[in-house]
Amino acid sequence: MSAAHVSSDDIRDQFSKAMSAMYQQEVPQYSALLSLVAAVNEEVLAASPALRETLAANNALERLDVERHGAIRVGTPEELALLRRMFAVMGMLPVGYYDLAPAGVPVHSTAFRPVDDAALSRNPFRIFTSLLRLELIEDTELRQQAREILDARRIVTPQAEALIETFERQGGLTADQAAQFVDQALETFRWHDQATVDLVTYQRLQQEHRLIADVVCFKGPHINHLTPRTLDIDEVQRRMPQVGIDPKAIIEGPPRRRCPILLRQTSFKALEEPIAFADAAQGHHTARFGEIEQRGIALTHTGRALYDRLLGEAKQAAEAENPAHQARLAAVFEAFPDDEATLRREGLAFFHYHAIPGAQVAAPVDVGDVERLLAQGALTATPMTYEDFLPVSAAGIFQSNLGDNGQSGYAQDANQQQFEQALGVPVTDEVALYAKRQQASLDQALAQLTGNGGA
Ligand code: OOG
Ligand code: NI
Repeated sequence: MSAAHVSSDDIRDQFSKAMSAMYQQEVPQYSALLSLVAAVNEEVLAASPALRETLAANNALERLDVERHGAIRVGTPEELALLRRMFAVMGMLPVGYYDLAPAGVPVHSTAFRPVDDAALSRNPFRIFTSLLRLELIEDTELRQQAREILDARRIVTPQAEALIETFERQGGLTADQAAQFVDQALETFRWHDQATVDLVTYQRLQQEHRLIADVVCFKGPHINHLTPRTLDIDEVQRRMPQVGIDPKAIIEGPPRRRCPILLRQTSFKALEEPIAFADAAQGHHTARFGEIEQRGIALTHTGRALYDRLLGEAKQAAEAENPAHQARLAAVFEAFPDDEATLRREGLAFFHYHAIPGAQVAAPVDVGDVERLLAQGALTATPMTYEDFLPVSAAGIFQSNLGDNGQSGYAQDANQQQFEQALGVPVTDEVALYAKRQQASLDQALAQLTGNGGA
């Protein structure tokens, strides 16, 4: 990138705002949800100066209002590879692999998102991106037809594609090019109330799996939800009906805790929308919905294994109603430490380390001294936010919008290698990324304390 170029962080910021504006127009309930989330966040911060301080210390306060994720679904490896190049313009790289097939959703997925501290605190916009696994359609004729329909569409405008090439060639975009890119990229994710197929084809694909019809029958991968981040998901869930929004029954993920971990999510049901089919028949399609999320601390492999085990235990006696479900989760999660010091000492979660300005210690300092330096008040540790997704929760979100004719589960194995081949690059391992950021913050803090670098 040269001085004449806009940073990818700026382009992502513009794009996420443009996407939000478009979705607010397309789905008015999303506007109502944004207002509700903003009101609740304001109340939480007013009631908890300590939380405000922690967020501020983590550079996380400014990002709260712009924070959201979206989700799309693509049909072919070529589409996935092209979108990977589009998201790269905005500093969004593929992180993590999620296999949804065991949960009866014929896709596998990644999240395109910024990866470094500065980019994340500027605007952490992420897009959960799923690739349809056409090979899971058993009817070979239908599979072939779906592939042909997908091959005939072009999901990125020629102007956007040219600008992606310009970005790759120049290593950046000028302000004018960036503005044009944002406009053109938005087109890929717009809703179309006209299907590209006739009603009978739609119905056959729908019968195979509703998600397959959603991916195959439209001009492009419409954004299917946008999700603001709340500081109190239980409160937003409780108030949703008051603003005319009908939430799904259960909040996915861990229970409410003093130290929130990972990610809690809930959504409102997809809208039934009128569609004109290619044979001029009229019909309906349900695809687009809204979601909210509350993010907590990122977990290490050890922490994640404990989370997965406890979630599995809680699910053995699944509760249909949210209060009973939450009570059961809370009981089972008593086994998960709920204070920052224990989460850190037991290596369950990731933290950012900072040197206290003015504190000095004698070099050399080794890792074993970290607890002592924290106790002495020379170092602080603040929770590192989980930036990714959870496959079990994602399956719950998918399913709440697929109605009752969902599959119970596909037998095929996860196939990360096949996904990466389609993508054109390997996905970044999310846990390795947190570990790297934690280590970098510790190295920098220790260097500051021992006078070996930095201000
Ligand atoms: C994606 C569902 C997953 C999440 O937040 O876990 C997701 C989809 O429905 O396409 O967005
Ligand atoms: Ni989502």
